[in-house]
Amino acid sequence: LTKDRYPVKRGNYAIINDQDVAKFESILEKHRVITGEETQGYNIDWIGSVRGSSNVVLKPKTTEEVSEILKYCNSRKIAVVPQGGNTGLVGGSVPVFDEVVISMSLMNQIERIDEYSGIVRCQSGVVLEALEANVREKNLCVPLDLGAKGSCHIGGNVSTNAGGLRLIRYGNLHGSVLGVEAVLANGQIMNLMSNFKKDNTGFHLKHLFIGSEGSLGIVTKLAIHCPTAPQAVNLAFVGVENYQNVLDTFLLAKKELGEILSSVEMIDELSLGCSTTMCNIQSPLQTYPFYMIFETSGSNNAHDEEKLTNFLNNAMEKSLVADGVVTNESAKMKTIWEMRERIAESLLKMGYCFKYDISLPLSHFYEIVPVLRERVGDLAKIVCGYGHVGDSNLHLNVLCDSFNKEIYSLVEPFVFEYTSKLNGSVSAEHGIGFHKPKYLHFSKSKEAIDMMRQLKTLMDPNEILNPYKVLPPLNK
Ligand code: FAD
Ligand code: S2G
Ligand code: ZN
Repeated sequence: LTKDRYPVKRGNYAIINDQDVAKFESILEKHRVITGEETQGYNIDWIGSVRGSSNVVLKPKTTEEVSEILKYCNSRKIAVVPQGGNTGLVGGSVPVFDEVVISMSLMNQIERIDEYSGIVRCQSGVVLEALEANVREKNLCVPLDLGAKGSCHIGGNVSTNAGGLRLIRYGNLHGSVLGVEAVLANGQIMNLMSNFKKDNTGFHLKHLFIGSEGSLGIVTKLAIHCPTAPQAVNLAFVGVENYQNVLDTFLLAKKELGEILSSVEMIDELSLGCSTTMCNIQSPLQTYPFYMIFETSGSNNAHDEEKLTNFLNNAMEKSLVADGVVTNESAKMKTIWEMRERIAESLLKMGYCFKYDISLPLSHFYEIVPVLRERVGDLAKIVCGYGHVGDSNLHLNVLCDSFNKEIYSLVEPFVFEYTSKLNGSVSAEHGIGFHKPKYLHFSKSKEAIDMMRQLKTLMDPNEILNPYKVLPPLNK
């Protein structure tokens, strides 16, 4: 898989020997140095697009242990890959060759939840769903939600600057992450933690670790501002006849729901067909070319339900929406979210997926789907599109029986050239990882990439942190 799609040569990093393993066992307890068979699962990514051959997985529990490990690896020029929940979709979380995996899964302690300020301090290996459950006890919510919440770590979310289903309401992690503790390649611990929303003291270095995908340092702790949990959540699931109506319904929602709007998702007919069929879910609506989910989160159920129902009635009166349901019953809301959140796993069950996570201007948001469908013809089983229309972020998927070079050459670099012509982004929220360094130039200037490289050289001169990822190799 890896070599076919991404021809790449191993860098001149050290080959792990017994002394190295003994050293790691002296830093960690023996059982937290994993070798042999047990390392399998850490070597392959969620979509099965990259398989490494690492034979060493380390499981630190403290920042100091991470520092010791990196100091040693840096001195020996041993390449490492930080790994959170391994739900990343761009091949960034697994070894390409024999890099040592540093799994953050045991760094899962929540240090403090301050209910007054909403500021939560925790280690980076806390699973998103567990963090959400804990902060809810103090009537707070984590300012992001995504389908991988059961496995992904908050540290992985920060390292990929994950977007998710509620970015339209809570914004980007660059805004809600108030502090970061990270360990640099040489083992230096950078304490950039903060207990305040306001801290204008020099350069804001924390942002370097948000979205740099483990290539500038290993995130060990976070301080996150968690908003007050909504007292009332309502959902509308609607059927729409054409994309222009999707746009106009989105506009109406922003006007009529305003401050309580917390999510706007779009699903095309084929995408919904995948999740309802593969996960055996009964959609509450008949078939339409498009579906949309509108979620409201507020403090007064009667008020919100009335607003949402009025919005739906108006949208139908204006013939923007063909049909729709409104609910705040948790079982019904769960079904609606499952239809959206389980599309990815459904596609994966159906074959090999070329996945594109792109930002496009809303006026041209969907047309790439029929254009690509036409281009690949019956070489592909399904070409479908869904995603965070509220953030102009489309998830475009080309499903075929197995990886084949003919389809690959038809879709890449076509999708990225198309995106670039519209001044879109070749990676809206998933990051660059291993799949997209060669396409970075479609969305970033030469000067910007050169500056990224200067920062990389300053912070990781031996290039041991997550090699082969994010930045294109120099000779390209
Ligand atoms: P991993 O996959 O383990 O790692 C991701 C990257 O971060 C890698 O480069 C890794 O080296 C690095 N990394 C991980 N932890 C650290 C650390 N502590 N310090 C430094 N570097 C680190 N993404 C979205 O943005 N929005 C979505 O809506 C969304 N939905 C998804 C739905 C499903 C079903 C799945 C499978 C994935 C989805 N994703 C989504 C992608 C993925 O969940 C996110 O990228 C997530 O943030 C990855 O977190 P993780 O802990 O699994 O990180
Ligand atoms: C989502 C992840 C899944 C995919 O569901 O919002 O970010 O298929 C995506 O890309
Ligand atoms: Zn997404």
